[in-house]
Amino acid sequence: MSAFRFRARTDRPQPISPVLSRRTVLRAAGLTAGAFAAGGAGVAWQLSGPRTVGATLRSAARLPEPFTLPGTVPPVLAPERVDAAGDHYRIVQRRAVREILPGYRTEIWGYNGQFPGPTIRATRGRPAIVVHRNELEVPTVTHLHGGHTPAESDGYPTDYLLPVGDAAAMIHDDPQAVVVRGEREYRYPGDQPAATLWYHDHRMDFTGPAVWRGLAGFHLVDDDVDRGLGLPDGERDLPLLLCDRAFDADGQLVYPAADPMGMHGAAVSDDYMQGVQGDVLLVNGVPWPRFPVAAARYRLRWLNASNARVYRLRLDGPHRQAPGFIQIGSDGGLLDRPRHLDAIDIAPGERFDTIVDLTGYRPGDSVTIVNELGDGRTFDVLRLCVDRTESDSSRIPDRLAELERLDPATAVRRRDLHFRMGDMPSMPGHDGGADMKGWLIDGRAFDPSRPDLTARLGEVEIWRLTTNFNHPIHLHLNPFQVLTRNGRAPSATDGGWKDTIHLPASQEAEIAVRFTGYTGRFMLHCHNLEHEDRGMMANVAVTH
Ligand SMILES: [Cu+2]
Repeated sequence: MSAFRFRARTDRPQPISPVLSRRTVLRAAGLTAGAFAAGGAGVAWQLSGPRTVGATLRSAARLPEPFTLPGTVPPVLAPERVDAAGDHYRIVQRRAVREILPGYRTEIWGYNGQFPGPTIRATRGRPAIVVHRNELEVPTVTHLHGGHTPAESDGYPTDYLLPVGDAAAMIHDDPQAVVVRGEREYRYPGDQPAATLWYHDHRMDFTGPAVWRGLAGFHLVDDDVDRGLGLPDGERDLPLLLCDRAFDADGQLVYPAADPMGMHGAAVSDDYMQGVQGDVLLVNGVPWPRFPVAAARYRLRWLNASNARVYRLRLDGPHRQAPGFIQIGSDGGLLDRPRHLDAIDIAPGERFDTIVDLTGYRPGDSVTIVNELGDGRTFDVLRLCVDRTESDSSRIPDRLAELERLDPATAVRRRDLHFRMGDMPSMPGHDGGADMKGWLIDGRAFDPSRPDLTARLGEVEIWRLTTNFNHPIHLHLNPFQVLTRNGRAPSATDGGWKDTIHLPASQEAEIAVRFTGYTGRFMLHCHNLEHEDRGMMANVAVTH
């Protein structure tokens, strides 16, 4: 394994010769995959327990005590301009140095140099037009996860935004790709109910390291229904981006890269193809934060933005009866009615919109949110420390939103989709050559040029998903509804409109799917980013 320290580079990638490949191939002249490997100094790794996914990197840096650093929420991005066409935003993707661990300066890739990126707060029916500028050294692709977005703005993995300036001419073999240099405009119509969405990098084969370095942020859609409910808002509406990372002795992020340049071949080393986990849990970029709160109701919008780690969140409070979570929303927006959950299993890509009621608490009380699937340092997540009493006029209505039920009886098609490990087609630049293992959907690794599924607008379909490993399975364009799990009723956390479903090993689920609004090519893929980068994606062609 090689651990890459994300140091600033002064050289620029240069093109050499075209490489014919099914994969996107980028080459950097004079640089080999090992050139920037740091040798993994101080970083050990071990396989994690059976209930989680992947392998965990161990940090060598000094880590803070849990619940000592103040919690924050990402700043809301102000539009540059508001006009009849919509709200216009501008985001620069660039390197930056942030203090994540106390006393260390960590280089990140950030939207506007921030990690997490700035939060976009959009309103239903009002387009958000976001111009991204790429000041990094590699191509990027930005996807709005959960967005009901036309194909040309959905962030198809080969629709590169090339870096500004005279950086390498990038080579790829996807004739349908729309590649632009410098800046790209993504148009999000916002024609969807209030929901907790997020944006992140989605570049083919290199999403894992790009998100790990920091390319992720919230995009919240608001609407009259949500606003009219009287839910906690303002400072009591906390979007919480949860992820895990590891740091070397200098406080730099480590990622077990097969190609530390992020230019060709595979993103992640073979040892970590099951998924990369870190031993530091970050909430909005802060390790194990503490949030000073009032004895009031709080809306906690959980997003698992981790590459591979699955969490089981539970409240651990001073009362004999811990308050539990009141789930009000899922990936695609509000539930029809609130649902009490003692614990929440949240896999990469998933969101849970919850209320935690602290009205019975007193100053000095605290409630800790723990991860029951973690151990040691990955058990603790964050702490809510009650330091004041305040009036609270918020409500949790019995009825939240009207939810249309997709009727399985109207389905026009059934599909079986199997998610498993297998052999990848040979890939230039990968040492393993033809022996490379990867992750397959129905026996095939992702190929941009191959349509895998064709679906018609407006038609309900039933998809049966099966797996022999943990996979959080994500669908673009439209959310779906979970019909069954292992032939029985869905689990308590499957309610509402989902766009990502956590499918643990040897389980199966049936989902009802219906695409609306836009035709074109969209993605079905695993949201374990190391799986995604190693083939586990499929094309969905949506047609009239
Ligand atoms: Cu997977």
